[in-house]
Amino acid sequence: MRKNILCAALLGLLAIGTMQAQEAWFNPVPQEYTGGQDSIDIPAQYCLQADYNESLSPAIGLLRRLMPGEKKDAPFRICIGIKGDKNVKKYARHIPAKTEGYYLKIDKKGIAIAAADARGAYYGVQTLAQLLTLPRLPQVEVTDYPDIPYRGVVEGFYGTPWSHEARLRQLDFYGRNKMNTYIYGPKDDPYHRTPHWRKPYPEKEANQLKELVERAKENNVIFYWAIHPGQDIRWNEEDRKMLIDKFESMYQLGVRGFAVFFDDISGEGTKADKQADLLNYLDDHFVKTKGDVAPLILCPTEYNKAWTNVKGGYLTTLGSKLNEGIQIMWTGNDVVASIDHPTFEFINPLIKRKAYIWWNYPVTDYVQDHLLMGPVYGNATDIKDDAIAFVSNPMEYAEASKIALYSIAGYTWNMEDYNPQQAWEEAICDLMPINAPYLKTFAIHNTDLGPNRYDFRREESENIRQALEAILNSYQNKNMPDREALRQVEKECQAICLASDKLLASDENPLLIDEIAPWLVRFKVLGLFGQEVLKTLQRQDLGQTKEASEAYGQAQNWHSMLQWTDKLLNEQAQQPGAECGSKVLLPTLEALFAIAASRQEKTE
Ligand code: 14T
Repeated sequence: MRKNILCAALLGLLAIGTMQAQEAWFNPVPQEYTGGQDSIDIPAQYCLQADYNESLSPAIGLLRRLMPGEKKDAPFRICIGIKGDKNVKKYARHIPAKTEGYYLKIDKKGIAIAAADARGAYYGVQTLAQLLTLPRLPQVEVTDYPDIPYRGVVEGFYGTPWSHEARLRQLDFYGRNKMNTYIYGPKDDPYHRTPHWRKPYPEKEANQLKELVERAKENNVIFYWAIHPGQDIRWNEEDRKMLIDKFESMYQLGVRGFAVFFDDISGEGTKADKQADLLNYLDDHFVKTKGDVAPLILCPTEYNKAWTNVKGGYLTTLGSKLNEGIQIMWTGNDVVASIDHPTFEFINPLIKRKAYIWWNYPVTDYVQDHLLMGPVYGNATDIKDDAIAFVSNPMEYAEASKIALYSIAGYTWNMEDYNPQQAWEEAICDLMPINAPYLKTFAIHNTDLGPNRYDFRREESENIRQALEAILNSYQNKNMPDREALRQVEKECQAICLASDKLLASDENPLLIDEIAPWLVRFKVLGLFGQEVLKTLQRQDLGQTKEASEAYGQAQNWHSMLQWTDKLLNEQAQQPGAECGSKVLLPTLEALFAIAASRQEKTE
C-alpha cells in the first residue's frame, strides 16, 4: 500500500517555495499512513509525557535531541508509551499487535507515539525524525511494523574488517533505518576465529567493542558477537569451557547476543551432532541462565542449497537436535543468490524452523576489483512469513555499502512497498546530499560483479546501454551512427569525468571517498578514454584526417593509462585493479576503439 504521505505535504510546501524537496522521505516506507494534507508548525515548546523506564531511554533520548524545547506545562503535548502505559491508554486500540509495531499520531494538540514495545516506540520517534526534516509537520496517522523480525547486517566478509569509526557510523545508520541487528563476525579478526578465538580481546580492542555495544544500545540495535571456532575445535570439555569463558568475557563488555559460525571449514568441526550438542549446551548453560541474552544464532557448514547433501543428513540432524529457540542461517540456493519462496520451501522443513537469511550482497570479497553500488533488486516480496531474519553481508567498504544497506532496510521492513530504484536514489542523497548527482553518475557504472563463480550478475550502465549498443551496431555495420545516441554517450563521458573530479575534491563524506578513491581515479580515465574514442570516430566520419589522428593519439594515451591503473590501483593479491563500467561501458568503448584503430590504419 504505497501512498505517498509526503507528496501532499511537499506539494503544499513547494507552492510556498521554501522546501528542499529531496530531504523529505521515509525509509523504510511505513505500512500504513493517512492524512498529511494539513500541517502544523514544528512546536518550539512541548510537554513530554512518558514513562521514564530504562527500556524507553533510547526513544526519549532521541526525541530530546530532535526537539530541544521540552517544557513542563507547555500546551503542545508529546506522549510516548508502550501498550499498558497510562500515557497512551487512549491510543491502545491503535497499537499494532506486532513486535516493534507503533502508532504515531500528529495533530494540532500534540504528538502521540504508542507502541507495542520499546523498540517500536523508538521507531515511532525515528519516523517523527524523518517528518521533522520538513519545514512543517504534516498531520498524520502512521500504523507501522516490520515484515521481518530481525533485520540488519552481518559483518562476515574476508578482508580488512571495518574500522571502529566506520562501525559507530553504521550503528547510527541502522537505528535511523529501523534495522535491529548487527552481527560482528569479520573473518579477518583473529579473536573471532582460529587462531585466537579462545583468547580474550586485548585491552584496546575490548574497549572499542564495549563502545560499539553501547552505541548499538542507543540505536536499539542488538549487538551480536559471533565466534568461529570450527577449524580447530576439539569436541571436549576443555574447549566447551573455553567457549563459555569467551562468551562470558564478551558478556562483561555488554554483549547480549551471540552467534556461532561453522562456515568454510573442513574436518572434525563440521559434524552436525557435535555442533548441535555444543549449541544446546551454550543455550542451556549460558543464554538461558543469563536471561537477558537474545536467541543464539548458528551458521551451519552446509549453509546453502548447492552445498547441501540432503541424504548426508547434516541439516536434518541440526533441525531435529537443536533447541527450539536457536536460529539457523542460510544464504539461499547458492553462496550468493536471490532469495525467493522456493528457497524456504527447501530449507525450512529441513531445519524445522524459519531460516535466518544471511544474504551475501553487497559483499565483494570474491570480486575484489568491483564495487556494488547499484539498486538492490531480485529478492521476492512474498517471503515475509518465511524468514525469521534477513541480514546483509556487506563490502569491506562500510560507507559505500550503505547504498545497499539502506535499500535492504526498506525491503525487510515493508516488502510490498519497497521500490528498488527509489530506494537507490534516496540512499545516494542520504550518503552525500550535496554531491548526490555525481555519486549517482558513479554508482550507475559500478553495479555489476563481473564474471564470478556464483554467476550472480547485475545490470549496469542502464542509462546509456541502448545508446552504446546502437552506436556500436552502426559502426560494425558501417552505417552512420545515430546522432542522438552519440550525443548522449559523449555527455555521459563528460559527466563521468566531472563526477570523478567533484567527488575526489569533496569533503562531504571523507570516509566514503577514501574507500572508493581507486575507482574514482579509474572512472576519470575511463571518461577521458570514451571522449577521445568518440571524437576519433566522428572526425573519421567527417574525413578530417588530421583531427582524427590527434584524437586517436589521445585515445591511445588514455588506453595505456587504463592498463596502468589496472596494475596500480587497489593493489592486492587476488583480484587487483579497480573495475568501473566493466559490463557495458568499457567493453563497448574498447570495441569502438578497435574499430577506430582499424579505420586509422587504412588512412595512414
Ligand atoms: F557463512 C556463510 F554464510 C558465508 O557466506 N560465508 C562466507 C563469507 O564469509 C563470505 O563473505 C561469503 C562471500 O564470499 O561467502 C562465504 O565464503 C566463502 C564461500 C565460498 F564459496 C569462502 C570460500 C568459498 F569457496
